[in-house]
Amino acid sequence: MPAKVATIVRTLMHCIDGRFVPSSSGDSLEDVAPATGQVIARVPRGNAADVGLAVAAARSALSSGWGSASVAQRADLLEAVATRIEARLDELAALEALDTGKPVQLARKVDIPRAIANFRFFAGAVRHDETACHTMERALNYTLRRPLGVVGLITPWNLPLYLLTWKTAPALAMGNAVVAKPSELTPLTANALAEIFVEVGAPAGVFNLVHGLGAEAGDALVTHPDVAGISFTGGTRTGAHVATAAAPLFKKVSLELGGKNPTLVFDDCDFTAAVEGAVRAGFTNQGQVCLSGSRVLVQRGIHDRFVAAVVSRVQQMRIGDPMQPETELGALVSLAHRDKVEGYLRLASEEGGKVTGGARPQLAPPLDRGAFLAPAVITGLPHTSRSVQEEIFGPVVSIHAFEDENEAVSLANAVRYGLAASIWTRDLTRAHRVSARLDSGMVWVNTWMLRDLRVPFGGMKDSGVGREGGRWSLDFFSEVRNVCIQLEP
Ligand code: TXE
Repeated sequence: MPAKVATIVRTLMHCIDGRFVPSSSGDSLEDVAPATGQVIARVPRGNAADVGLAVAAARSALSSGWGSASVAQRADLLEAVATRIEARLDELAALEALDTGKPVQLARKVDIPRAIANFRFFAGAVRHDETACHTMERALNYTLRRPLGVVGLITPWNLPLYLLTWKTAPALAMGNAVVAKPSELTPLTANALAEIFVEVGAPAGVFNLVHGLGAEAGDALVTHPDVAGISFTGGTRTGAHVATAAAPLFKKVSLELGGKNPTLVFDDCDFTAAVEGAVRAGFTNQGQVCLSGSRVLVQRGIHDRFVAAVVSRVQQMRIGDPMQPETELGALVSLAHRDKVEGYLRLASEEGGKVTGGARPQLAPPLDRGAFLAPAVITGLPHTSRSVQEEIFGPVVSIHAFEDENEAVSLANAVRYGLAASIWTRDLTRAHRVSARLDSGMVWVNTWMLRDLRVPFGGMKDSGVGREGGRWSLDFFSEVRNVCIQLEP
């Protein structure tokens, strides 16, 4: 049975220097449960003064010991955090479901286990990390790594704890001190993570949390002169803003942005597996994943049968109370976001598409005030339409036919994004060929979102700059220095 979390209105605070403190302005924001519309927390509305205090605490943590902590000490801290998240798994899954509207089963199976894995993985990675040595005839080069210093982590609402820990773990593994700014829409598990850092006795100021709006707390973090690096995951437009604000300050910036990812289905695929894969890629987390396969490209010969199979599977999806274990689709993150998604469905109809599904389901109170939307499948749209080109970030896929491999690749690449793709075929040679031609940071063959934490994660084009994962995260969160020693004159 999933854990129940009390439906009280929590009062959250920032966590600065190991202590929970209110916002210096006294202002707060309301956190709303998207499945019911109920206010579940009051969240401090952080501003530049709060960010300033958090950055000062992080700097002081670095100079009072954390900056010289050994690899073993850092890895031990990460492992202690992982163990504590594991002990609170049921509660954290329930908080994540309450805050985001996602099915609690998804949070139990994916979000929270992944948060645990992030800490364990980077503890191991940093323990086993190596640096390069380049020998010359009479000289030796070796590289040293040191932390960037204070790093700012800005994270979105779709996978709140999963993505926050994906950045926090490598940042701390490399010896940085963190100021995190979670999405104002989903602050609960970030708050729990701050509690966990205190519970495990992390040195004060190593992990600081400032809540608030992107344009206020987020912007103050990006532009703070003592923040050496910003790791951002969020919308492409916000990413452009972050990049512009950080550039004149010469900060290191990592941007993981949106996607409009193709699922390419060839006529030699395992049909049943491809239907299941396309549905999973399209609708997991109500389609609110940067990796979502929101454009399904299907070879002409099997197109109609594929559309019928996807529609039939999608119509059987159980939509409703995120807290019920059998729920497959929960609520979208907010009513405003549902309005945006519905706007795209209207646009798709105006653009000549046929929209199947996409209505507001009739649910009993209090879910009748939630941001629910039935899954939608769009067909018959020209690939150039806005609803095919722009990221909708909801339970919506469009399906398009292609004739041959060349057309499949050119349609797959004909968007501004380049994050992920999945290819469904039994022809391994074709899988290699097509993978090499896609404008995509990640390609899956006969699967979707199968993750090894060592591999590079990230996108090209409007999907971002830089890579996360394994070596790439450790590189981002450190400065490398080469030392060249002449051995003989
Ligand atoms: O995200 P934002 P939004 C996409 C998706 C969605 C759209 C907008 O298409 O519909 O983006 O979502 C912080 N300086 N993705 O508006 O604003 C903000 O507080 C510094 C894809 O909710 O990008 C939050 O912590 N920070 C994506 C974080 O940025 C700022 C996941 C992300 O919020 C800021 C989320 C500023 N000026 C949305 N403005 C993915 N790639 O998975 C906002 N923020």
